[in-house]
Amino acid sequence: METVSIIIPVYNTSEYIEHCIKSALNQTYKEIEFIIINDGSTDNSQKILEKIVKVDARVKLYKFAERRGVGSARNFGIEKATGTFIYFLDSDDYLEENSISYLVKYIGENKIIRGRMRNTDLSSSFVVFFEGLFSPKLYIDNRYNLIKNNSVNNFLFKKEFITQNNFAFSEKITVYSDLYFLIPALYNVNLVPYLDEAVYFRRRRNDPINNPSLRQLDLELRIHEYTTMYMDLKNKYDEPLINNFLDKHFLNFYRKEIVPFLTKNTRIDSLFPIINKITNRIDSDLLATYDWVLKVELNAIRSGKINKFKRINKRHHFLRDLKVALSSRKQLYIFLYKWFFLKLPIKKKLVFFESFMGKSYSDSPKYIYEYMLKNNYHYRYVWSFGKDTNIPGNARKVTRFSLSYFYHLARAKYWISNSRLPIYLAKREGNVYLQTWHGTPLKQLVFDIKDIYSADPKYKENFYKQSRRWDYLSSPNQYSSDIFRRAFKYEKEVLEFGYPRNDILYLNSNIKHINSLKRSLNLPLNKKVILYAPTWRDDDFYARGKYNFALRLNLELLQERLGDQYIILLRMHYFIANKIDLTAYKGFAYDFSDYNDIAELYLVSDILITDYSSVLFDYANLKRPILFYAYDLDKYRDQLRGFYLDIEKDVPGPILKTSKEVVEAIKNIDEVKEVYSKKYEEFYQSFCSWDDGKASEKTVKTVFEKG
Ligand code: C2G
Repeated sequence: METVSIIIPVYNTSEYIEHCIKSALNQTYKEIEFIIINDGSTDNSQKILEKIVKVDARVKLYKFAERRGVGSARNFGIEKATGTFIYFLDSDDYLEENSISYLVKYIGENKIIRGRMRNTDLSSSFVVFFEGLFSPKLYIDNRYNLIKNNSVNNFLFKKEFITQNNFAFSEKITVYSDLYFLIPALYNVNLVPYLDEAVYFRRRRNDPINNPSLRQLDLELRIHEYTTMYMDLKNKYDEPLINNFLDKHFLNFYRKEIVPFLTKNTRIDSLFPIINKITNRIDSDLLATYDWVLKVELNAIRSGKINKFKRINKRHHFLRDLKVALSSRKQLYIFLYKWFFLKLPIKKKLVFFESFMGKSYSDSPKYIYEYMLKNNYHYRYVWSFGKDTNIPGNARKVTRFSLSYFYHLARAKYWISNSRLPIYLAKREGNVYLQTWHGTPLKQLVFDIKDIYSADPKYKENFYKQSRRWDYLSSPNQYSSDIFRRAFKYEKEVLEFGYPRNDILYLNSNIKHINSLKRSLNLPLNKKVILYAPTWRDDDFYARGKYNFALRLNLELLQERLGDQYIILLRMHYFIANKIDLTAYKGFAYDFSDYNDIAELYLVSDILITDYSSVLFDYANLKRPILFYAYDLDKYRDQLRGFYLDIEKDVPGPILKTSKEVVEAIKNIDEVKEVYSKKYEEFYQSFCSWDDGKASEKTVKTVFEKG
């Protein structure tokens, strides 16, 4: 067996590195030497690596005192390698267990072989193959296509081939460093076999803000690096296949990266001279085969006339947006929002409200609105809803995503919403955006989460952009303020008044009001009320924003054991799209999932059952008993989310795993209250002490001037 040297450069990837190296150590191919180069990491990567070295003698660890860059680390790795083969792996990625074995087996007499790259958002991707049917594809004249993604990863090289030809990575640039190695390597062979079954999992990093991968680095820097690479390689090689590869590569880069970067004409000045140099090197015959929009632009750059290019660039951006606008009604409205509505004067007395993405009239926006109504604030109001909804006052109601929705958003000085507004709704200068948010966090949020299992892999990046628009953020308690600042990376003003949505729990928690609510909800007055309000599961969804909930509470058992004294209200999270059929439990179980305001359901209930939902913190304002039906606690806590609190120690009620335990707890509710009374009081002090019925008033007085 011949040895494969796997070279792994490491820079600040402590989150991923163990997983990466484990996948390499677990290869079915055993003759492997691991050369790990810690490229001056500033996190605790070194500690993790030292632990790994101790366990497996095949691992050799080197450390640079200062960061030298990935190219330098890989070149160093080649020097140290003693194997017959060389293979590169990045420390945030991982391998299928047979990848190396397949590559070694199928490389044959060739000097290079390449396996498949699979992008993944998770740490748990896998593939299954049955050997016997493998047949590598041969890349001959099209072999440069194998390096379109600029990466040396998942190529296996004969080491002799590298050392004899002195192939080396560029040390002056990072993102495109590999091409300095790969272009000459491919130039020196006539063909490259490609094996679909040798799989390399390339992790799409979910946090380009805190910890960007090379590919996620600042665009301007990348454009500069790109031009260096292009000019260097063009100057060095005069070979038709390479020229053709580089030119196509550039045109693709231009379209994908440079065009979006130049949306603002002000960015053109610094870049124009260098793109001008490149465009003069592009093969005119090749350019002639591209669409006219691209041709006109590139010819303008080639001419060196910057003002002419600026004019064309502006026109083309408009046309590009228009093209997207024509694809659907919603896109057309977004286009009108951006190019027209935002240019109309702002309306200083217009307030735009939305709660839970237009799904209900509820939460803090509702209470802020009602406070303004009652206290005669002289503003005009717009509410956004997905469906027809009755509300008090004279607010204009707009359908979410209708033309009127975009128009009013663009013109309103004030936006008040309890969740994120869509990423494309850039706001204008002068706009004031109050983000009320929607709960004290128990489940980890945004930048505190590691792997994202939900339907939106760009969650962190988008969240960051969206939250830059907030001017005020409501906070219900000190604990939330601290988490919000960190997990949202929020730096503007936090309104530390408690939650406007909880005012009602102080103002209306009296028997008269509760009974009148019960009547309006058609609930019997002679039964006690249980509210079951669980949260959603990140990994159980049909599509983005549409989640499934499998009811695990045994209603039959509950009805049988508790039905004479209690009724139960089921309240699903607003992400849950499936309906639960309750016809068998008529008179006992009621579905209030579509009911606007959960705060009113809190008021009418005597006991809350929840799991990991923030409803727990709001409900605790009422000081009524709370039970935790957490049948999937381990998975939820350890894999899906992770909590800020030690749920088994800190919450003010029992953790129950079966419906039987739920029944028993309700049967003995007085005892449960007694056992948890001290903990409840502490919990109340920590999370509810800011709420006093006046949060709406204080919020409105801070954000608005009465006039
Ligand atoms: N909610 C509801 N019905 C449920 C669950 C939640 O009406 N069955 C409402 C409550 O107002 C709750 C809010 O939605 O406070 C947020 O719900 P969570 O279950 O806590 O989940 P999520 O929407 O992921 O928000 O900081 C808070 C977190 O972001 C959680």
